[in-house]
Amino acid sequence: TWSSVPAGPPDPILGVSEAFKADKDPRKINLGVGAYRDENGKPYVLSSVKKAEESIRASNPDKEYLPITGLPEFTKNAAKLAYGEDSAPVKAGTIAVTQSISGTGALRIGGAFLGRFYPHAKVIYLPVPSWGNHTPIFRDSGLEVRGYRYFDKKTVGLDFEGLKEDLRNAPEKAIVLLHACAHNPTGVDPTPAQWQEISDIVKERQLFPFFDMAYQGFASGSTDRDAFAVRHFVKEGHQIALSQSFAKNMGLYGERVGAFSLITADAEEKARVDSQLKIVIRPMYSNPPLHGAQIANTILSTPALYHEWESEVKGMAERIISMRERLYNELTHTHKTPGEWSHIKSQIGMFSFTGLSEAQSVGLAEKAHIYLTKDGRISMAGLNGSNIDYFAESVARAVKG
Ligand code: PLP
Ligand code: TYF
Repeated sequence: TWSSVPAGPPDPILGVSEAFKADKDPRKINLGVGAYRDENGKPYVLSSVKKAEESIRASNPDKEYLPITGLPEFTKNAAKLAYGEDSAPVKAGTIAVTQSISGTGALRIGGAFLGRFYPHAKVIYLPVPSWGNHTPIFRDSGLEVRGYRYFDKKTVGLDFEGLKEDLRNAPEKAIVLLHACAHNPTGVDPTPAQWQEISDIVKERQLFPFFDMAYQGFASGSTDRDAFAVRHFVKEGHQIALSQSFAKNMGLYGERVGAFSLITADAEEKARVDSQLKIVIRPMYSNPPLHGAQIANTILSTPALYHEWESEVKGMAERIISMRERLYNELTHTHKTPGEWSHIKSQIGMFSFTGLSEAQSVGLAEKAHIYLTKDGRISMAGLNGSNIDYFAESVARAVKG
């Protein structure tokens, strides 16, 4: 029956983890997938999460189905976290929001909703480069995927002029995907002033802004600061779409907790949109998983846990920032690695786009048991006090040839 099914390529990021697992060398390092690791290189379950789980267990909850759009308290609190308590649409109750299967599921619900109901040309512009899954998510949702310039290889920074030109030349009312903070894979974000200009262009061209916020809190250590772009756009009157993930900032990867929201014009419009979100979701998976949403909601709604969570997010962000400092120093001072490495320090969030070539990146796996994606991206969270010396030394050797 399936003799004509062609073999497909593996996921370029998750494939790296498989190669890492198969390597038996004790020095091996996995810098492929973006998942936080603690100072000992171990997955990290947040203390606020453990306490939330204890309190859920103590309440002896049942396992009934959630509504199609998820746990109502969770989605309300998730929207508050993203938009801010005193955001106008939060206060007015005009945000249509649904729980989702983490960020990926939120993007997919958004893609499907836009594919079905967006009343203009169904074209979405993604930054070049973007998270590898964006293209198939939106293509499979029936949107035409195009790119706008984002990363400048020469400066290893934002190609702001290219970005502005491409958005100005996009057809009116096109959809534009924006990484809210901690851009994946480059680690390069617009400044607040640049976000203001982007917002103006989006307004001029009447583009539809779709924010992907997978790292709120991970960029600066503050969930408020990391929400700047989203909140600025909302303040400017844009009716945005927003995907949220709690995989990174609560360390809830496998629990699949997220939310998708759309700002609507008024209560009546919100009710219509809500009804259609349910119709999009029902044939996909009927209703979302319960446990992760209970965890996230317990943290978001319990002041003591919320404060503890905030400091844990800050701690994760700060550990990554300290690894950036140290890697920069080792590469430039200790190992006198040829080239300019200050981007390691200026980049933001989970990832650094090192500038290593494909041959160097692949060579690091073969020669040094260090695994990263072929584009030279490293997950900074995979570095720690025990492996960073070996990593810097190996990069220096790869660059010196
Ligand atoms: N969007 C971006 C930019 C990501 O980097 C990721 C991966 O972490 C996601 C969305 C979705 O991840 P998840 O589905 O695990 O929340
Ligand atoms: O970019 C990353 O590493 C994270 C994790 O198919 C991830 O976003 C990677 C690939 C994938 C799903 C999640």
